Amino acid sequence: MSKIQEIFAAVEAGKSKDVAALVQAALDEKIAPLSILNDGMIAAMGVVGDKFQKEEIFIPEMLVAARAMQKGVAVLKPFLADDASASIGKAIIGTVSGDLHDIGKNLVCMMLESAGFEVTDLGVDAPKEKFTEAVEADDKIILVACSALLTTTMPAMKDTVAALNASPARKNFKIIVGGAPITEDFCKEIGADAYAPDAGSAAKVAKTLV
Ligand code: B1M
Repeated sequence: MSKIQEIFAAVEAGKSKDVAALVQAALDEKIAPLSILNDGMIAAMGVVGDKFQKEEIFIPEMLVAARAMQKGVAVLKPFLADDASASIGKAIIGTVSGDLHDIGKNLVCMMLESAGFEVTDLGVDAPKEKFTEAVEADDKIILVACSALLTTTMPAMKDTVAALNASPARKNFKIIVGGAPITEDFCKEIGADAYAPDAGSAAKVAKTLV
C-alpha cells in the first residue's frame, strides 16, 4: 500500500494519531503536500460521505473521520502555506447559519492567509448579522468569504449575501462564496462577486478581486 493509500485508509477509519504520523512520513518521503491533501484526505472524506449517504456509516463515524482529517491538515499546514510576508488586507470568513461543516472553510482560511490576507474566522453556524456587524465595525475589511456545505444552508448563504449587499459598508469589500453545493450560477444568482470550487482557487480568485 502506498503512503497516500495508507493516509486515505486512516482518514476513512478515523484514526487521528495514525493520520498525523502518516502525513509526516509522506512529507518525509517528499510526497507533494497537495497530493497528500487531495488524493489522500479529501478523497477519503468523499468516500466517507458516500458511505453515509448509503447508510453504511452514521454521524459518529463521519465525525471521527473529520477529526482525523483535521489532525492531518495540522501537520500539512506549514507545507501548504506560501508564507506571504506582505499583507494584502483584512478578510473575514465563516460557514453560514445552520451549517457546522468547517474543514473546507478552514482550508480556505489557511490558503487566504498564505496568500497574504489577514483573516478573522467567524466560525461555523455564523448568522448573517455576524458578517454584517464585522464589516460595519472595520472599514479595512476588503474580503468576505462564505462557505456552505449543505443544500439546506444555501438559502442562508443567499440571505447572508443579501444582508452584506445591503450593508452601508458594501463599497469596501468583495464577497467570495464556495462549498460543495455552490456553483458559479448560484453565486451570480445571489449577487456575490466570485465563486471558487476549492481552497487553492479561492485564494487565487480572492487576490484578483481586491
Ligand atoms: Co456532513 N454532509 N452532515 N458532516 N459531511 C456532507 C456535506 C454530505 C454531502 C454527506 C452525504 O450525504 N454524502 C451531506 C450533505 C448533503 C446535501 O446537503 N446535499 C451531509 C449531511 C446530510 C450532514 C447532516 C445533515 C447529517 C445529519 O445530521 N443527518 C449534518 C448537518 C450538520 C449541520 O451542519 N447542521 C452533517 C454533519 C456532519 C459532521 C458534523 C458529522 C461532519 C462535519 C465535521 C466538520 O466539518 N468539522 C460531516 C462531514 C465530515 C461530512 C463529509 C463526509 C465531509 C465534509 C468535508 O469536510 N470534506 C461530507 C461529504 C463530502 O464532502 N463528500 C458531508 C472535506 C473538505 C475539504 O471538503 O468541505 O467540500 P469541503 O471543502 C472543499 C470545497 O467545498 C471548497 O474547498 C474545499 C476543498 O479545497 N470550499 C470552498 C469549501 N468552502 C469554500 C469556500 C470558498 C471556496 C471554496 O470560498 C469562500
